[in-house]
Amino acid sequence: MRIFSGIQPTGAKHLGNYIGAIRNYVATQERGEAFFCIVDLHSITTDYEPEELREATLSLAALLFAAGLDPDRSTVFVQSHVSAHPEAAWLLGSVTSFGELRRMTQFKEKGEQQEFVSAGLFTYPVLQAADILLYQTDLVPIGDDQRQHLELSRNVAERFNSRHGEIFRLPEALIPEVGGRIMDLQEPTKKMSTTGGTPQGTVGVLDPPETIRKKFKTAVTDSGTDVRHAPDDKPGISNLMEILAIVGGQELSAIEARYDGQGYGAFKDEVAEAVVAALDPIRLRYEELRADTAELDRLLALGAGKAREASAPTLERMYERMGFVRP
Ligand code: ATP
Ligand code: LTN
Repeated sequence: MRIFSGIQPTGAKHLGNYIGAIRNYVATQERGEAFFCIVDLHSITTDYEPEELREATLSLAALLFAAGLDPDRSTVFVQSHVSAHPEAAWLLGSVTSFGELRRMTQFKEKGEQQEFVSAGLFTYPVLQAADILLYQTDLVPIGDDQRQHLELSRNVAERFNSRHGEIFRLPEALIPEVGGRIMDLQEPTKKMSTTGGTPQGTVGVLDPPETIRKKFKTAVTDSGTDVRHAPDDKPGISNLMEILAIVGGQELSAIEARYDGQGYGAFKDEVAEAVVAALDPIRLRYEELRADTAELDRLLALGAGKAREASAPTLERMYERMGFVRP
């Protein structure tokens, strides 16, 4: 089985990225041949600083290895190192309609936040489809916000297959039922996000323990006192429960039962400690790995080589089926 996912080297990765995506990269790498791509080409579609992109790319590579991606098992690579991605994206642009891109919620939301809306932000999902389809991917571990982009990738693949003959496998999304959408701790009706969230409500994967504890202490809770999972009525508490369920390996119902009649205080402390216990070893490993730039360069060169080899045959078949004269 082929597994593929992409993650942007922007800002500090947060607990939502960890629970919704990175944890499941680590889990799925056991189930087949896995590719994890640091999508730097996607990160230039909104305002950014070149120096920060460079640092964020290496930092994210170190974080992915620190979180448990095993370079002997998984291919971890940087998107811009494999030119098949933008090439395939251009080809797929011919089977993607303006109308379907215009309907993408992420484009509408991010577009509204930008003064300058780039053409790249609009065609972003075509590059994402190329990422996925080039590897004949079966499974794509992602958070809930990427559901629509995955659906688009499948539609693009089906359209290509019906026009030019079966080339692409149709990928399935793997979205966690609990934790697929972690909310901002200060505004629990919005998803936790480096771009759209509040700083105090966004827990960084690399935040030191004291910062993490403070953020949970000040987390917004709901009126009432019962610890109950009801996302519509109690978005703050439900979000904290989902976080504890995942990082602490507990059932939502068991958390409810344990805190029956006890109020919020001790519950919030337990969530904070469970998060610290999960993230602290990652932060410590990250610091070691990030310091060894030569080793990171080596691992990324290894990843790029494997990714080029794995993606080349599909790109070649696309060119041939589409009627290009090949050199
Ligand atoms: P942000 O909103 O913080 O800018 P993003 O969604 O734009 O993040 P990435 O960092 O590339 O971009 O996301 C990596 C993965 O994390 C994706 O699979 C995405 O679905 C997932 N993810 C992002 N935010 C959350 C969240 N709040 N809860 C669960 N999963 C999330
Ligand atoms: N758009 C995704 C990042 C991404 C991705 C991918 C995810 C780019 N290419 C391929 C899965 C598969 C996001 O999280 N913002």
